[in-house]
Amino acid sequence: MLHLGLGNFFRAHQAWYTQHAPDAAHWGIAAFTGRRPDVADALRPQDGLYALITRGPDGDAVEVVGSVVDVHSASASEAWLRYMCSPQLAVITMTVTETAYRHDPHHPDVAALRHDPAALVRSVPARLLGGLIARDRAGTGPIAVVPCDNLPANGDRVSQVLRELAAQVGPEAERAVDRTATFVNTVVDRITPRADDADIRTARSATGLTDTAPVVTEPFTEWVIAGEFPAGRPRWEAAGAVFTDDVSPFAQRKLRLLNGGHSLLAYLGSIRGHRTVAQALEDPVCRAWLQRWWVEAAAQLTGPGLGLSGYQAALLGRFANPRIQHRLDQIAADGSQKLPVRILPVLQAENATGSHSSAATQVLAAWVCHLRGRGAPVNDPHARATDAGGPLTAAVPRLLRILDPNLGMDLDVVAQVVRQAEAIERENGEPAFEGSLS
Ligand code: CS2
Repeated sequence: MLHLGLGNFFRAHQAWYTQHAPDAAHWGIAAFTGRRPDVADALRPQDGLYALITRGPDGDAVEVVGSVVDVHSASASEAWLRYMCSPQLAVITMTVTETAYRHDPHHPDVAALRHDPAALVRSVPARLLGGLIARDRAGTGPIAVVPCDNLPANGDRVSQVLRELAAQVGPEAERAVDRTATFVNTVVDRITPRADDADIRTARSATGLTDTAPVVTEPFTEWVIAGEFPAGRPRWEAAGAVFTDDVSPFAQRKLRLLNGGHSLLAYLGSIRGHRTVAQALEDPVCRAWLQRWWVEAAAQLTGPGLGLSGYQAALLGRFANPRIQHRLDQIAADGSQKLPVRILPVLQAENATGSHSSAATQVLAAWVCHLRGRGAPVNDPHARATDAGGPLTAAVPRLLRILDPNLGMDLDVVAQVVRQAEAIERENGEPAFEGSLS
């Protein structure tokens, strides 16, 4: 297997499932970082081994994960192409965050691939496409591309982005996509906060080994998968993965209830002075908004076997796990890419039926206030704090347009977000991070 986006979530999820498959001995993952080389640098001297700390409400369980057999930084393009051409390769998984699923027709990678499919390219779609062209030339047969990011129909999205890029690069590239890849849709779930120095000590005392990059995760895990694997795959189902024909009901349940709830708590909770999800959940105001969001979002979810009330009860337990220090600033990052997936579909469906959402617009209002310098520091390349200044009546439509061009023109939504943002600003005093407005 190849993995693109070597980070904590992958190590708590796809690598864990692969380790726990009954045929694990036949599989190994060569993992490449998405951008920064840090995790590859940390894991190389450890031969790819690391401690996974599963942190339940009552204690930790520590295991050494051995399914990652080779690690590389994003710039190791020769190694990437070598693996891509290998007859042993069967599956590529990827965790590259919401921001990587875009095709920019003006990106320099387009011209680079046109001249040389083996060119050193940076963007995720170009790295995949260059690899598929190399594989097609090598004639080593089709493989499965398995995206594992929080987007609906993530496999279809990658397929579409690759086909758009291939159309610009040329007929050989288009053929390579058709002949060498299937695209698999997935839903992934496991809360994986950043580890700290105390976790390094926990790993050492449990294993007797020094691990500079352990991973902390919660006991819950979910992987729902739909698609074809032309060259085979580990028996992940024996480790708990669910194979189905259509992941979309599961995706909507997870993206709206869990991730939408997270985004609400990240903005409103950090504005109200909280640092972690569990702390925000103890605040009755945050908890009440979370419940309102869940009522609105759940009303739109359909599909047999979703078990929504049980799912929400379990989510409350997961969010409240006091031993998981899931920081709100980590979740607040990249809101411009997350809210269109997590919040807007609920708002749009409500508007279409003439009923008026207040929890969806409350999340948008809290995001606006966050961009205006309240709560967690802003970390989003696509929505700068400089867009957020001035009177709310001007800033709100400007910011909503970043999420969806039509939203900024919906006068009812704009008016409601302005009202809710005014209330949040009134109730929470001066911004804590005024500097981020400049
Ligand atoms: C979170 C997710 O950071 C975020 O935006 O909502 O990373 C969340 O923890 C995972 O999707 C849980 O599976």
